[in-house]
Amino acid sequence: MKQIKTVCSRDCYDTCSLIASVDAAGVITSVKGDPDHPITRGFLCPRGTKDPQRIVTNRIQTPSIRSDLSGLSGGFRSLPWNSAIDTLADRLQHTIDTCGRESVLFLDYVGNQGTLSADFPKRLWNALGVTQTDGALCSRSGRHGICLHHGKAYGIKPEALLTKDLILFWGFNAKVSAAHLWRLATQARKSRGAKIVVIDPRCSETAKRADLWIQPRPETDVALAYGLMNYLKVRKGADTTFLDNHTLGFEHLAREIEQWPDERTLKVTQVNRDDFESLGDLYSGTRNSAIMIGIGIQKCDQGADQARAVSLIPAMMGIHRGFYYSNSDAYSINSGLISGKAYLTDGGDETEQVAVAEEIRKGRFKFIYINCMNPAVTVPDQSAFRQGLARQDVFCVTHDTHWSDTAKLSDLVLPAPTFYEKEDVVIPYMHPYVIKSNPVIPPLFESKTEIEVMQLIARRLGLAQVWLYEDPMEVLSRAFVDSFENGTFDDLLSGRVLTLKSSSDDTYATLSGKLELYSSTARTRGYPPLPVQGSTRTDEYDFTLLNSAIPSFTSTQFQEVFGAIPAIVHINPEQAKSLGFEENQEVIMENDQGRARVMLTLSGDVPPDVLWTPRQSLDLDDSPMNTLMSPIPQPIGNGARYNSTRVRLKPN
Ligand SMILES: Nc1nc2c(c(=O)[nH]1)N[C@H]1C(S)=C(S)[C@@H](COP(=O)(O)OP(=O)(O)OC[C@H]3O[C@@H](n4cnc5c(=O)[nH]c(N)nc54)[C@H](O)[C@@H]3O)O[C@H]1N2
Ligand SMILES: Nc1nc2c(c(=O)[nH]1)N[C@H]1C(S)=C(S)[C@@H](COP(=O)(O)OP(=O)(O)OC[C@H]3O[C@@H](n4cnc5c(=O)[nH]c(N)nc54)[C@H](O)[C@@H]3O)O[C@H]1N2
Ligand code: SF4
Ligand SMILES: [Mo]
Repeated sequence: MKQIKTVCSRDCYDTCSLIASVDAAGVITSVKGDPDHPITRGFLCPRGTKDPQRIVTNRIQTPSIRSDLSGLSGGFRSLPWNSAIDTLADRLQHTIDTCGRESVLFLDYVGNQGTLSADFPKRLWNALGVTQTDGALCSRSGRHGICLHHGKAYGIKPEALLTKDLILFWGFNAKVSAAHLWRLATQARKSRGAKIVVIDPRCSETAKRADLWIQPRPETDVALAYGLMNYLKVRKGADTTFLDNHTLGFEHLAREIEQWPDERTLKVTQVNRDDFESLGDLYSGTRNSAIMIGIGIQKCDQGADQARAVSLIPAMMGIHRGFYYSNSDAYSINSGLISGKAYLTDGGDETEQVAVAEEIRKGRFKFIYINCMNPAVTVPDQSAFRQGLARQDVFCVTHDTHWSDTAKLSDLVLPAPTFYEKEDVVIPYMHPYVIKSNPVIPPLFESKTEIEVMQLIARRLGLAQVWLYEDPMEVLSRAFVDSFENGTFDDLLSGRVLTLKSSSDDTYATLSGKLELYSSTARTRGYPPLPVQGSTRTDEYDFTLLNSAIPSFTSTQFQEVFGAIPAIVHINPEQAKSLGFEENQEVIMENDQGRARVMLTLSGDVPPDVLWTPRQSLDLDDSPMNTLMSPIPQPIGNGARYNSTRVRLKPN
């Protein structure tokens, strides 16, 4: 029995280090969390533990092509790799020759976050200059919002939680979405009596375990942030020395804060007075605090404004970056070198990822290549997405490990190895620890890595750029040349856990070099310089539909081992009763985008005019829930508005 270390490369805050046991026949018999990794500390979530089972279930085994390319009916047949690459390259070249490189779309996300699985393979598409997306599906709006004031969006490092007296999870269901981060918070509670506060319109798993749960109406966090700043200013006084020395524009912010006395804040947010005062007293009572801003807070109409408003609160207490959102911005890695962008003088077009479905439906793209993504479930406006893939003039190639819904709707499907079957280097977005990800077993079936495939295509197209064929590890050694604080890239290759160097908390990459409470960048770009609390809902529909992650799945992954993501919707029991709905009743959720048939679960966790569904599920008719989701990008950062979805309910 051998034990080999690798890294869970899923889009997850925790980026765990794993130890896999492999028997003599090359079968992974078990996996456990690395006890020496500072964040993993020997434990895994349910997905990590079940992964060895997933990697042998529902895999794409061979290159496969749709038997009848004129539509989406009919099955697939296997073909050898060289024929698959020939077919792919011919179609690609033909599309470029006849319709232009802009009619080719490279559509990717981070189903595997590894630099060699997600980033390096972009070299081919960068060399060809095809259309790519802005990658705004997940966290970009919040990041852009926070950057308007702080220059970069990085903040608290996870282990700092162990030293805090107060930890707020704001629109962040950490118990489920970041199990290791949550454990650090509960350790601080145990060891030093830290208080944990959760701010969430629904009683999430994290809220249930908090010392204080604040329940605002959805999309009223700007009001709550201003109200809290008002509370601090009036009851305690803002830290004027800090504000004078490190920030710009407090006079503007102060005028806005004055507009948010307690009464108005409570009216807009519907938070009860006692809870609000407890929050104000707790936050003003210590500078030793952390506001953990979740990605959930910024997936709505005013998502960027919600994230930026909350990020301004710590400055009132004189704290540099007293928040966490994502720490990717803190690291100095030459990512342009990895993706090949560094070699370009002229980039291809960029299109909005959130709005991509309609562009595909309209026929803007004739050739689509998908990597590390399951867009036929996860992007908004699924009716348009699926109509687009069904077009006869669209040829869609998917490179995936598993028969995802997208693979099933593609014309050509290529098998990829899972992270257990290839080497990689994964850069976490929450903690700074990097360890080389080793192959634990050889690639299963006929799978080929993303880099092998992109180089096969490049050779077959006769592309001459030498940088397409460089040795990936050698490229990484240059991209990480000054990235680690305690070792070199060679140390990483030898198996050491290295720590990424981080920018310091008191530097601000803004025009003024200060924390711009009133953002000059926002003004230049035509956004409001201060966050704005917009109106929250119209009466056209009965409910706001929130959606977020559940423990057993990472987005659409792991249905192979845990079954389908349940097609359920939580409704408040009183509300259900008043509408005559019952537990387990099948209902139709609809809006002017589409409809979904789902099963009701009565749950006191949601307020009366809010529904909640596990995200990225299919409904009872196997139609994606994202049929209901708006494809109109947010004004700041182009992010999605999943949590602003309005729906009506009717009996089935
Ligand atoms: N188990 C598991 N973990 C995951 C993932 C997964 O699929 N499964 N996915 C990973 C990925 S890709 C991401 S992006 C993260 C997301 O994980 P988180 O950052 O935790 O974000 P969400 O789960 O989207 O939402 C968190 C909470 O925000 C609340 N919320 C919604 N609207 C508002 C609002 O207007 N104001 C406030 N205050 N709260 C609101 C929701 O009710 C929800 O409980 O998790 C990562 N971790
Ligand atoms: N309604 C609603 N929709 C949402 C959200 C929401 O809150 N509500 N959240 C959004 C968010 S935050 C996110 S991050 C997106 C996630 O959207 P996606 O990234 O599309 O979601 P995943 O299900 O993780 O799909 C990743 C795919 O990558 C494949 N994969 C895994 N490892 C590898 C590999 O090594 N190589 C290759 N080639 N493929 C691999 C998986 O098998 C899977 O099919 O969804 C978004 N969609
Ligand atoms: S999914 Fe996240 S918490 Fe679970 S093993 Fe992977 S990195 Fe760790
Ligand atoms: Mo995400």
